[in-house]
Amino acid sequence: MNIKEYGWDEYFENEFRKSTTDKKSPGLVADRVCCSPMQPGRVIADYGQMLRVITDSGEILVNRPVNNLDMPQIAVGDWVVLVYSEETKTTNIRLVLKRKTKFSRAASGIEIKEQIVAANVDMVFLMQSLNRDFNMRRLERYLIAAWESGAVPVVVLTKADCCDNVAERLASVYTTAPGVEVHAISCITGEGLQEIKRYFQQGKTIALLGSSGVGKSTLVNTLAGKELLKTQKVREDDSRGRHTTTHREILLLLGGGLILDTPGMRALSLWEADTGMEVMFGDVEELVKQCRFHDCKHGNEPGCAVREAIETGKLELERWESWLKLQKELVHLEAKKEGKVRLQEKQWGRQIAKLKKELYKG
Ligand SMILES: Nc1nc2c(ncn2[C@@H]2O[C@H](COP(=O)(O)OP(=O)(O)OP(=O)(O)O)[C@@H](O)[C@H]2O)c(=O)[nH]1
Ligand SMILES: [Mg+2]
Ligand SMILES: [Zn+2]
Repeated sequence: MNIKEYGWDEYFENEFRKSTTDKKSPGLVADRVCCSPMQPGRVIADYGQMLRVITDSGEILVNRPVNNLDMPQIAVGDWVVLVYSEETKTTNIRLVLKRKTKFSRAASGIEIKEQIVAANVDMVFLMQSLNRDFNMRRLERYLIAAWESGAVPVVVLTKADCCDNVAERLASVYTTAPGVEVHAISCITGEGLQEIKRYFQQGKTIALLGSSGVGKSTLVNTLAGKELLKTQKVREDDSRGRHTTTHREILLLLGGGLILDTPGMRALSLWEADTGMEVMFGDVEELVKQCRFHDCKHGNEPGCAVREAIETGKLELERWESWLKLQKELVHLEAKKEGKVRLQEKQWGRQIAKLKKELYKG
């Protein structure tokens, strides 16, 4: 096995060298000195408690380490440092190498926390099917998260064989995402697949993202030329998928290049969006700044640049409404994040007070 095929390059080589010799990681330096074999590996599948990691000497299953200050959340695509323990006779993850890119969303559930969907991917295919799944506002969200991630987004519209207004749909994506490559494909007729294939290059990782049933795993199987992954028919009544794929996994394509299949996402709640919003809505943010009053509500105030732009057709009403909705969501998210930090500080305070009390008692 050669990990270069899996994306190992000079950048990670450097990070590996730095982290295993850095004085700030005395544990690791000690491990190196005292002889524990240390090797880099890439997380290629996530089974929850277990992770599959590829190394120069083959694949191994390792336990997911507990998240703490020294150990960030680990995601598929991460490059990690593995250490073999003579004592327990197991190989464990000791460190996560600094990522090049990270596609995140806010995890579902009550607790406000980040979920890393894919790490170190070079490109993301934002996939929607050209049937009833097609939704421009959803695509906007995916694009924001993609620009935030550092990976290059490409929009892939699937099931072109099921749609008779492909050109119209393509045109609407071009206006929503100027400068982003857009493709309509069909895994049944083969339409558009040649254009997609050219993105796959040795050592480069492409993640497939989108709702359940859009055909992510079907695309993997088609490109691989064999049934590597399970796929399943969408529901007849509403064309929704059945959440067939349950874990994230990277597969090496025969012609070179890596493809990361993911389970269909129900919703994409944004986690961070500064860069993404700037890229997608920079013009709207600029307009807002031009309103005469800094606290303009963009209703009946005189000198409202937003209203003027909508009236003259410079700004689409739908885009404005979309921006408003996203903005509201992001303000709410920030408040929740701040609330969480304050709660953590409070809990820390309580713990310290308790410790002090115990100390003085002794
Ligand atoms: N007509 C048509 N059907 C397709 C195409 N691509 C995929 N499908 C069908 O769509 C259904 C769902 O495909 P999957 O590949 O399982 O979808 P997925 O995105 O991996 O779904 P999850 O794993 O649930 O997220 C299957 O029945 C596929 O055969 C296509 O290009 N045209
Ligand atoms: Mg799937
Ligand atoms: Zn205004």
